[in-house]
Formats: sequence, structure tokens, C-alpha cells
Amino acid sequence: MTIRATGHVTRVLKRAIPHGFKGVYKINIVGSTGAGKTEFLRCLLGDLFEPSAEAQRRSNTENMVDATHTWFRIGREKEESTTTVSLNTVGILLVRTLFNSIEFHPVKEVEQLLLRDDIEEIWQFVFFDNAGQERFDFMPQITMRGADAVIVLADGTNMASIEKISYFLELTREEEYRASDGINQIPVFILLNKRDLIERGFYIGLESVRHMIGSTEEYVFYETSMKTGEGVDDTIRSLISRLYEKSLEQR
Ligand SMILES: Nc1nc2c(ncn2[C@@H]2O[C@H](COP(=O)(O)OP(=O)(O)OP(=O)(O)O)[C@@H](O)[C@H]2O)c(=O)[nH]1
Ligand SMILES: [Mg+2]
Repeated sequence: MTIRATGHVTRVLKRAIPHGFKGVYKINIVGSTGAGKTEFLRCLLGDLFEPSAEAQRRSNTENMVDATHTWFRIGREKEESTTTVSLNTVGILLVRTLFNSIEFHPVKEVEQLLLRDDIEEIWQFVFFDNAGQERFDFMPQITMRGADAVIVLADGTNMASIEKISYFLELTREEEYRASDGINQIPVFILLNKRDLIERGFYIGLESVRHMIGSTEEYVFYETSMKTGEGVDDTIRSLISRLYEKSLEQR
């Protein structure tokens, strides 16, 4: 369905490329299981996000990362924890208006958008929400191909999840070499998620993560919470400005 919708947008855009259309970008979302990748898309897109992949209740013993997963309570309910067991892909139009607000629209709305006169830019994003369990580690190796940007999520309350960031940075680096002999750098955004749990003393701050990763200048870091939405808007704005800069460099 995504493919057909994407084709439709491409056809419409070929007929009438709106002023400011930036093209189609593949955004690969990776990170260990339970980091909050699926929750990130839900937080970002609200009702527009319809997971295509199956979700299952998390097994807490399946692998090392799961075994250290922090369980917590929000209010009186024990949080229902789920895990993606396949791949979610979401095609979406991101619109930045002349008033600098950001909107998301389903791709099928492209024709209506062309009629509006308050649009600064339209981006078409395809988000890839990978399954994070170790038995699915082959998946980001495949989805990394052709990625225009990578979002690495880590559960900021979980050391094993943070340690796995380096693994995803390595995969990104490999893709840079595969695609362009390392010349074309893929923008990487590292999100240390679950910031809302800081009051419970579980949250490991960004400083220690920076320290762990070493050379950090090439990466953009944010502390995020998919419960409060903290850092999510900043991430998206920073993503589009980075992609925009890159598109200028490549001209
Ligand atoms: N407190 C808190 N919980 C979060 C946050 N983000 C995600 N969660 C919870 O953490 C659990 C895992 O989130 P998911 O988005 O399913 O994790 P995932 O990265 O998609 O995991 P996999 O699909 O297994 O790779 C869920 O119960 C979420 O509700 C956050 O910012 N704060
Ligand atoms: Mg998921």
C-alpha cells in the first residue's frame, strides 16, 4: 500500500512539483528492543501511524537486553510492554508552513496540499521501524541500505541498550562505505529516550553516553520522552534542517 501511495505522490509531483518539494527520504529507526522506536512513531504521527507489523507482549528473558529491561508503573497500571516482530514502514508527508509549524499528512493528501498557499516545504519521508530484538539483528543491516538519515534510539534507563548504540553507528558507517566509499555522511540522531523516568533515578544522562561513544561531533544527541513528547519536535526540526543542508552540499 505504501508503495502504491508513494507512486501516486511521485506522479502528482511530476505533474506539479510544489514550490519547496524536497524529495523522498528514507529514515531508518534503529535501537535495541524496548528503546521506544515504535512509540516514537506513535508520538510523532499520532493517529496517522498505523503499525503494519505485528506486536507481541515482550518476553523479559529472551535476550540480554530484555533481561535488563526496566519495568515501571505509570499511575496504577503496569505498563503494557510490546515488541515489534517484523518491520513497520510508514510513508508520510511532512509539511513546514510559512509560519514554521510542522504538520504531517498522509501521502494521499498531496493534491489538497498543492492547493494551499501557506506551505514553505513538503518532504516525503518513509520511516522504517525495525524490530529491535537481537534475533532480528539482520534487519537493520538490510534496512540501512539507502538510508538518508538514521535515528538511533536507546532506552536511557538501560545500560545494555545504550551500549548497543555503537553497533548501530558501525552499521551506518558500513553503509556510508558501501554507498559512497565513505564520502557521503549519513546524518545520525541519537535519542536517549525515557527521560521522564529521571525522577525515579533510573535515567542515565546524556553526558555519560557522549563519553561512552567517544568522537561525538558528527552525531546529534537529544534526550527524549515518548510519554511527554520532550525532544521529539526538536529531533524532527533538526532532521529536516540537516537534510536540507546536505541537499545544498550535493548541488
Ligand atoms: N516511560 C517511558 N516509557 C516509554 C518511552 N518510550 C517507550 N516507552 C515504553 O517502552 C516500551 C517499549 O517501547 P516500544 O516503542 O515498543 O519499543 P521498541 O523500540 O519499538 O521495541 P522493539 O519493537 O522490541 O524493537 C513500551 O511499553 C513503551 O510504552 C518513554 O519515553 N518513557
Ligand atoms: Mg517496536
